[in-house]
Amino acid sequence: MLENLSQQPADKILALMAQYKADERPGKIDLGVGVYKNAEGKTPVMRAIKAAERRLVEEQESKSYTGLAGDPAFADAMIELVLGDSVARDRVAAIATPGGTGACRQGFELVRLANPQATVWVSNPTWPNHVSILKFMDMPQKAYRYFDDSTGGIDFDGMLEDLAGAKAGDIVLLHGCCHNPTGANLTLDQIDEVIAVMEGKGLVPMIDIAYQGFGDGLDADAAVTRRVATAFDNVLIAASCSKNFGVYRERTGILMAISKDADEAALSQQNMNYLNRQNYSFPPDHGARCVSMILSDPELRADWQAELEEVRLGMLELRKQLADELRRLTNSDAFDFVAEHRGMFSRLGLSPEQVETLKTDHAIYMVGDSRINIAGLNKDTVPVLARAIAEVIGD
Ligand code: PLP
Ligand code: TYF
Repeated sequence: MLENLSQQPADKILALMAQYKADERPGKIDLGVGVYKNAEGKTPVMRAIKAAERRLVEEQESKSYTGLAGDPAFADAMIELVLGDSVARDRVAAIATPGGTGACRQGFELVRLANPQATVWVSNPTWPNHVSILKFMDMPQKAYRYFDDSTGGIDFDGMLEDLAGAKAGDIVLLHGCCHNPTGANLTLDQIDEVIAVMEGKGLVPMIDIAYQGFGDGLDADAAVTRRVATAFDNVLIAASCSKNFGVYRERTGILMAISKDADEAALSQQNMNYLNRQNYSFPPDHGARCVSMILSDPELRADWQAELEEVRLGMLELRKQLADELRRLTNSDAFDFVAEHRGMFSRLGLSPEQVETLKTDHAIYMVGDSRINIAGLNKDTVPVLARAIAEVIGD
């Protein structure tokens, strides 16, 4: 049987991680996979998570199964974190999932159950897993224009034009904040225009929010999601706790489905529980329980927010430093967008050959589309990267 298998496409980001590890050059710089790293290059366990884990070890009396949807306290806490008071709680159904990836997957599964004809529209470019999961599930997908490589900004006219070509019932997948891989984000005025086009065409929003707190702050980063949430009867939201709680390997995420009223929400909830059961029965709980403990304990929450804020401000500082260095070395404003972008990533607009040269000649690793992870830098490596970029674009 197994001899019938053929090679599956590799994840380019994960492959790059392995290449970086195998590189023995001192001073190599990893700007690849989207994992937060501090100035020492470490991905620490956040203080509040450590405290919550200690408390769990002390106080948890059972590891018996949760419900199919996971711990209800996790859902309540995450709905509050992401949606604030933008939507009545009884309109929101939710299931805990293995990470934001699991939430995306379960969201697509829900779309397929509700409307198998729906095409899912993804930004060009988007997180490669969106494309590959949809392809694997054999679901119709199309890309809308999003990023303008020549400016480092958004091709907004192109985006609206493409969305105008969608059919009623199609799903539009938006990034809630901190767009991966580009770093370029819609303004609230732009999201209002997108909402108007979508309402006019009868399109349904799905939001992937994996970096809340990494851009302009917890509430500011949720603003697009909340605005969309208030505008439509139905919205799907896939949220990840991997980055903002630093619990990557615990696989902590949630799928929310906003329904038009409480009755519809009960039906959505029943279907979502069913989807969890079909795929893995009960979702992972350890990370989710730490997250809900932190969000519901004022002291832990304040400490978590303070640490998250340090992380966010550190990345903003690095953005500014990199934009300044590049402005000085290239004598142009061509890279000013780096300071405008938000989140962990910026797409620099370099060619695949230039990205390759940075790797072979400078031991600087970035994703092939010239996406850099800002958190892979520190104040000493920013000038190294800037000089290398100036050199390769000068060639
Ligand atoms: N969505 C986007 C846009 C991401 O960049 C990521 C990656 O971290 C995820 C979802 C899901 O991450 P995880 O499954 O690790 O929570
Ligand atoms: O885009 C990234 O780098 C992160 C991490 O299959 C990631 O979202 C990368 C690849 C993958 C899962 C997560």
